[in-house]
Amino acid sequence: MFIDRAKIRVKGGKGGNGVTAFRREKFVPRGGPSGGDGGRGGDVWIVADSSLNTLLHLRYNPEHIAERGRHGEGSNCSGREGEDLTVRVPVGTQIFDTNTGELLQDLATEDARWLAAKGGRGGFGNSHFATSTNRAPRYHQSGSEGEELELQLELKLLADVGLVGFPNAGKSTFISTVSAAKPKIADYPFTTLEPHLGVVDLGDFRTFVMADIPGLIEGAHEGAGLGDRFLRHVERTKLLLHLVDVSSVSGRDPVTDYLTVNKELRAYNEQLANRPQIVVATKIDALDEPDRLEALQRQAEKDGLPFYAISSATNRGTQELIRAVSAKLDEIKAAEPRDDTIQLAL
Ligand SMILES: Nc1nc2c(ncn2[C@@H]2O[C@H](COP(=O)(O)OP(=O)(O)OP(=O)(O)O)[C@@H](O)[C@H]2O)c(=O)[nH]1
Ligand SMILES: [Mg+2]
Repeated sequence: MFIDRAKIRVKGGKGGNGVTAFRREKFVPRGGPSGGDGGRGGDVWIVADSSLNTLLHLRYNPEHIAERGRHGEGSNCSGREGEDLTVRVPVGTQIFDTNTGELLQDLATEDARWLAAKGGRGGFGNSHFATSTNRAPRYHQSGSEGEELELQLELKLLADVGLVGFPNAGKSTFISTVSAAKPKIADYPFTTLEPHLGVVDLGDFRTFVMADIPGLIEGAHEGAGLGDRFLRHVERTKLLLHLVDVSSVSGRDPVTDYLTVNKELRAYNEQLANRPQIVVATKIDALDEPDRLEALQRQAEKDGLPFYAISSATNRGTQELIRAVSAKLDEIKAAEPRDDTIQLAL
């Protein structure tokens, strides 16, 4: 099961208490204070792990408390520190404060780590408090509590390209022909119930990542069909491929489908609707009335968008499309400010 939201509670380990103790040695009549300090409590870290792709494991395991520090002991022995605790999440997980809704961290790269809750300080033992006027203090300090936070985790997959379109438009079939992803494909709407990523290999060690998400229908922004919540997984893409079934058997009007999906994108997020988009007519092997394709092409031209026509069944046009996607990605990346310039600007 794919789960892209989870609420967790993290708490640093409590610090160990200091202790009050005195040296007792033969022939030393008044041994001084010797109470050791308590150990620091463990920290809770959240770490991005590329082998995970869902937050499901945290749904059933929402409490994460690091180990407490041990108490100090006599003979000036400090207590052992508590072990740190690591919570693993998929790459692309964003961490929000549940109470304020503030974005605290975005774990967008592999192995990115974030200190979620610090462990408590260990308390001082009595030897710590000895002074020239009080050589035998009879007090020590307790360890402090670890930090505690309620966090909302939200996974937003990271992909270069997002596939959008009506259910049955052929999104999953397309990703399965151009990548190793093998999502379920079937001749009924809402076959895809969760997002999938596929890596498209262009040769020369060049790849890009494509995301296949469930289809959208009219009213998705109000919850129709599977709703529009999966659109968050294409929010971070650079380019959208808008797949439209133009085949004669679909019984749908391609231009209407195209306009409906764009309307839903806009209702979800204006920025996403303005993302670079390529319009792709699908299933052209099953097209008997060319005017269905031409009408869509005219609409794309009117909107100033590039237009391609493919058949995943016969592979017609798919390689041309992939090359166009790759060129468009290069163009978009070249136009982006480079990371170091961003840093200078800050
Ligand atoms: N003739 C033909 N049929 C296709 C082509 N591509 C997909 N199909 C068929 O169209 C149907 C839907 O394909 P999917 O890839 O599951 O469509 P989808 O867009 O992922 O659908 P949802 O997951 O429901 O949103 C399946 O029966 C496919 O076999 C194509 O190029 N030609
Ligand atoms: Mg699908």
